[in-house]
This record gives sequence, C-alpha cells and structure tokens, in this order.
Amino acid sequence: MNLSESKRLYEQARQLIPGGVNSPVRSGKAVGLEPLFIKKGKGCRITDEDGNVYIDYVGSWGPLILGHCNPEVIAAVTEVLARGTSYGIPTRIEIEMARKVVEMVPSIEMVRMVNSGTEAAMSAIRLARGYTGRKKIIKFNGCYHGHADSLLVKSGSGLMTFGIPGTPGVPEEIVKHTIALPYNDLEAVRRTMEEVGSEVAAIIVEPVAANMGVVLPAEGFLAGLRQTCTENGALLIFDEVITGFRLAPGGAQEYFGITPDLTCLGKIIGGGLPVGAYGGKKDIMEHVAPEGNVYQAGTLSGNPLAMSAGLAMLNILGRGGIYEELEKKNGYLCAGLAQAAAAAGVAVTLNRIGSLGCGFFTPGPVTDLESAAKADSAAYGVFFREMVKRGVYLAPAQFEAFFVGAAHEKEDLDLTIQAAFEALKAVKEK
Ligand code: KE4
Repeated sequence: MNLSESKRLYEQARQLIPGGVNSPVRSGKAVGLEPLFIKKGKGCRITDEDGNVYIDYVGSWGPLILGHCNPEVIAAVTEVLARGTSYGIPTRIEIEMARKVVEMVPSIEMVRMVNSGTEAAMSAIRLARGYTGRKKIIKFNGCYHGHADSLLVKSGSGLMTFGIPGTPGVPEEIVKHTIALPYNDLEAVRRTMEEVGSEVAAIIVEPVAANMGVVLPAEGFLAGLRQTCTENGALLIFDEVITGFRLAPGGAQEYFGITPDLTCLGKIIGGGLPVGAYGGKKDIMEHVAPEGNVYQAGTLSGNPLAMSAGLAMLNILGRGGIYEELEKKNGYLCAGLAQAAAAAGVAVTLNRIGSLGCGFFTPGPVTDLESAAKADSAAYGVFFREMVKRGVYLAPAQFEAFFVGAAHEKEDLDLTIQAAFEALKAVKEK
C-alpha cells in the first residue's frame, strides 16, 4: 500500500504543527500508523493523497451523518458563500437555525450558537454556576466535554488514549470544584449529593458515553441523575455533542425521554463546519449576556456560512425516517463484526446504540472507564492497521466510537465485515 505522499506531508506538518496534527486523536500514535492526509470525500468514502480509498467510519468524528459532500448541504453552503461568509452582525439564518434547534430538541426553549463543543460545554458550566450561584460540578470518569480547564479531569477521548490523567497547565485551584465519579454509579452520585448537593451547580454527563469507546447508560442512571438534580437544586446538563441529532432528531433526551436543564450541541449541528451551541429553559438562558450577566461571546458565532451547512443538515434529519435505517445498518454491521471476532477467536465486546458503536478488545462487559480500560489497545492497533490495508478507516484509537452514516450502503457494510474477518485473523496471529 503506497502511503508515500501522506508520509511526506506528515514530515512537513511536524515541522509546523505540534505533532503534525491540529488535534491529538488524529495523530495515529495510538494505533501505530502515521496519519493519512486526506484529499477528498464523497458519500461514505474518503481518498488520501496517495489515491487510496477508504470506507470512512469517523465522518469527521460525528458531523457527517449524511456522508461527505451531501448535495443539499453543499448547495446550501455554496448559495450563502456567494453572498459572503461572516459579518459579526445578526443575520436571518441565525433565527432559522435557532428555530430549528428549538423545534427538534425537546428541552431547548432558547439557544446560543458558539464555535465548538468545547465552547458549548464550557459556557453551559459557566451559566449553571452563574444561575445557581454555586461552584461545584460533577462529571464522570471517561466522559469528555472538550478541553476547557475545569472539565479536564479524568476525561476520555485523547486524554484516555494517551493516558493523560489531567493535564499540565491546569492549576489545581481550577479543578478543585470538579468532582469526577464513575459512570453509571448512581449510588456514588447520591452519596456525593447527600454530602455536598447544596454546593453543586450542575451534573454534566454524556447521556451515552462515547469518549471511552461507547458505554451505554445503565437502566435508571439518567433518570436518577435527573431526580437528584431536581431534589438538590442543581442543573442537569446533557453533553449531546455526539448524541445530538444522532440518536434521534431530538438526540439522547428524546431517545431516553429524560429532560435536562441545559444541552450542549456540536458536530452534526455544523454539518461539517465549526459550530457548537448550548441551550435550555428560557428562565436559565435569559441569564446569558447581554440579556443577563453571565458573559459569553464569539467573533464567528452564528456566522451564516456555518449556519447554512448545519441548517441544511438539520432540515434533512428533521424529516425523520433516517434513524430507523441507521439503527438497522449498525445492527447489521455489528452482527457481522461479532461473527468475525468469534470466527477468529478474538474477544471483542461490541457496544452499540443507534448509529454509534465501539469494539473493545476485551471479554467485557464494558460499562464504565475501569472496564473499558481493560481493552487491549495494542490489539486494536493491529486491527486498525489491517483494516486500513483493506480500505476501511476506523477511529485511530481504541477509546473512540465508530459512526455509521446514511451514506453507508449494504455493500459497504459487507466489504467492512469481510475485511474484519481477515483483519481479526491477523490480530489472532500476532
Ligand atoms: P469540540 O471542541 O472538539 O468541537 O467538541 C468537544 C466535545 C465535547 N463533548 C463531547 C461529548 C465530545 O465528544 C467532544 C469532542 N469529541 C472528540 C472525539 N471523541 C473530538 C475529536 C478530537 O478531539 O479531535
């Protein structure tokens, strides 16, 4: 397999960009493969600079649920582009986007656009603290809410992949109000709330954890968080940067029927362009400046170009019908992957929901960070590289999700399953 152009570009990139990448998880360090440099994408496929084509299960880490170069999204962006990209002055499309989000997400009555999931989570935490006048926040081990200082505690995603417990540069004073508890451990939450509940501004949770690989909420976990927040006057924040518009038009809160006080959004809401958002009940959101005095701002927030991509995508997703298809496709894929693992005699635990999934190289079950961490990352690395050789691009890290999209057809899933049969044999032989 010729990867010479990617290698050449990587050498150049490393001279100019830390680690040669603009986000750590892309580095491929965790899977023993230098990063590919991608030239283009179409549907469920991407092509690298050496002309190699891959069935893509990263989809820009979630945004591209409709696949690359969706015609309606491209047309919407092109139309707006011709008139201008950004003004820093309100535009009509920002109202259309806000109306669409309010229409689709059950708990959101008012929403503010930002430029990333990190900004969304950071702002939601600040708002919760400003609204309640309290300092403490509770998060869960292995969940990742972007790289804002107060949330980089026992986080997932790249921190888990590279074994970074916290991170230099975040003073202890910043994180002393952050309490990290095991995901799915409702008893630990209840004990903590008994002790300090009156000081807790918010509990922030990924309603489906997708940054330690994919870990589903245990029966009653989300409802228990909802109840304890209500009892203690704390806000429940759903970080739906991944699950938003992915599990259902209204995200995990629609899928599970639990109503958070604030919701963080990202990825799909931008249709592939940089957009995040946070929203919730009006009486909370009205504390955000300039209406209220909780300050948050952004030069490019709500810019019409990014809005056009996200709004086009939400208009398609809001029509419904796609989610049943995605559930079926992911079920078919995971059944095939399970057969491939059994045939190779390799222990793989497949966690999946909707169009999200993860194959942990461990007998399992995987229900939290501790059980996820038992996965054999080296074996995953072999699997990843063998799949790349066979034209399938998965997340370049064991503790990430794979994303099935509308552009994946049965033939793509069959090619993926066939590649997995061969790749898992190679894992067994290592
Ligand atoms: P961004 O700031 O990267 O747009 O969003 C941060 C974020 C917040 N909340 C959740 C639940 C997230 O999954 C993320 C970002 N996800 C990672 C993938 N696990 C982004 C990929 C990367 O860091 O390059």
